[in-house]
Amino acid sequence: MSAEPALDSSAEDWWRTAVVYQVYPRSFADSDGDGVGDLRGLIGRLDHLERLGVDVVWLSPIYPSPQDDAGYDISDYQDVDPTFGTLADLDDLLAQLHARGMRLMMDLVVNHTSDEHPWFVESRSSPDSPKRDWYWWRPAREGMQGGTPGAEPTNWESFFSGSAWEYDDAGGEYYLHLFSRKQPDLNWENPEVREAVYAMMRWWLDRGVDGFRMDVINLISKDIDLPDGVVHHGGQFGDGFGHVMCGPRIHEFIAEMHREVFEGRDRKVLTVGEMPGVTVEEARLFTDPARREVDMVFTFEHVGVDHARSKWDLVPFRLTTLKAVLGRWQAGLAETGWNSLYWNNHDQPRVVSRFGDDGAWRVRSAKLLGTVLHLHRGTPYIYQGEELGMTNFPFAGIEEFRDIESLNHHRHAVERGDDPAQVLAALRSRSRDNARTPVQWDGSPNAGFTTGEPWLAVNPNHTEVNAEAAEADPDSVLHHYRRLVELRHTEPVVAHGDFTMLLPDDEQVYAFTRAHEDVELLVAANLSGEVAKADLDLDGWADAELLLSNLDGGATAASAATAWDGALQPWEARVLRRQQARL
Ligand code: TEU
Repeated sequence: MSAEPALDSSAEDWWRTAVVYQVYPRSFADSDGDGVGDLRGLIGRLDHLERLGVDVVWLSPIYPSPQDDAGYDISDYQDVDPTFGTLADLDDLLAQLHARGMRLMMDLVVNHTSDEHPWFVESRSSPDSPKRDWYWWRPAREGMQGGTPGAEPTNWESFFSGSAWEYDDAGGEYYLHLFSRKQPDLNWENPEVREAVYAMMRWWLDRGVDGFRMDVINLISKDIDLPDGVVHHGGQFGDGFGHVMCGPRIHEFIAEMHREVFEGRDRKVLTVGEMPGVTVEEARLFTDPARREVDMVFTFEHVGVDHARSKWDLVPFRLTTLKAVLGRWQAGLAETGWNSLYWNNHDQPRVVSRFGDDGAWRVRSAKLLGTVLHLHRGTPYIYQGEELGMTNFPFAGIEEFRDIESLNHHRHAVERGDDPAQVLAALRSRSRDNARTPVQWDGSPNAGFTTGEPWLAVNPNHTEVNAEAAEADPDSVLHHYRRLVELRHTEPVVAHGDFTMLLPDDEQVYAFTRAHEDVELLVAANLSGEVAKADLDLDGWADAELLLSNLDGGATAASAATAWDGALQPWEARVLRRQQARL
């Protein structure tokens, strides 16, 4: 743990000054040579996380799972899949994290289970099963034969393409699955389901874990009338999203969970709800401390600025659009609630390839994107490899993909006649597999990730882009991210300062200020490969300290220059700090 004071866990809102690091265990570090990352591998790399200075590790699912959706299809909530290790390994990870002053946040996936979970196996066993109502079972559409096209109870499309309903011959009914057919949705209307989930969460908290990242938690309350969705553009399916997103009882369920699981515990744990489609207004309700629901949410608006109706319909990225979204969320949760801040996770392509330049300006643009994100108001999340400036993978063909969402989309799109080359181009740019290539620890054949055959190919650029090289280069993305984390721990303005967006209409420059007590920061970043001029009012900033720069040599080198006139090099980001009595 770097020299900064440990977070005060008794503080109600310790997470306001925390930085979270997401580990996707399949791709982090493999200790037994089976080509899949595991818990002992993660434990072996804790020095890397401690030196980065992060406070919390978010661990994507490690529970027993058929891995139909890479672990987000859980068949046992209270154990560890042998691929990843044992419960004892997890206890050891927890103990070692705590010993280093870090915390562990588990992934809570309770909108759905695996179809191999005993709850579903029993529910499916018979229409009279006592657990039948633990899931969404419905007969075929009036007058239609079950299992025939169009007989599904609603016309909803799954997130992973195809119908959101699967027909079960044995029971003669359909079950709902918003994701893959091996991920049946739990029926949260049933209090037995809710109590079973709360008991499982309490079990993990009793083991000492420090929080939960809650998977698609705003989809657990459905419109129980199950109306059909609107069919867009002559599509095969209807859009059921509006009938499951932030449903009628969502706040009741989240508040009940808070009461039943977190109330009265001596430790304040961290909760973040992943909420596709959530609005700022809804997020203010979810994250208002007075309502005791969750501490923060993951919104999807900023990671949707470069696609149209679906994530596969690519549209050019416009900086003004991104600033409009992030600016609205900063303003919207300024008084009440709290933002999470992320560019990357295991579902999003690598940000340096998306909003940066992963060619000539890879290092500088990766540092710029980290600077812009980490100096917003909210809790930043670093996704494994982001601190190394890892890029998207140069997928050549469909055979190189593993992600169910990508493979299903490819199959459905090609079947409906889309140009396979175009579908592949969209996958290359947007597939989740871009985020899931093994972490690049060094330049050796499998980047130090495994001694075996990696489950997903290592990015060939690992010979240049890797932790060992980054450690040795003081101008690397790694050293810059360490500085960003340090600033959040040492500069109260970074965690608590008011946010003010500047130059909202500038398509090149992202600029804003943060102000707290007598300290003010000015952040200016040029998201283009050309020189830019930030048209800012720089009165009163002439004597400001250059707190951070992503130019080689960092702040020290750049600060030698005379008073800054707003000029920015390609992909340059600079942070000025001034201290003066606020009027
Ligand atoms: O993701 C939810 C979700 O909205 C994503 O699936 C999203 O639609 C898509 O991937 C964006 O490209 C969560 C988990 O993060 C994801 O890994 C799981 O596949 C999904 O839920 C189901 O559990």
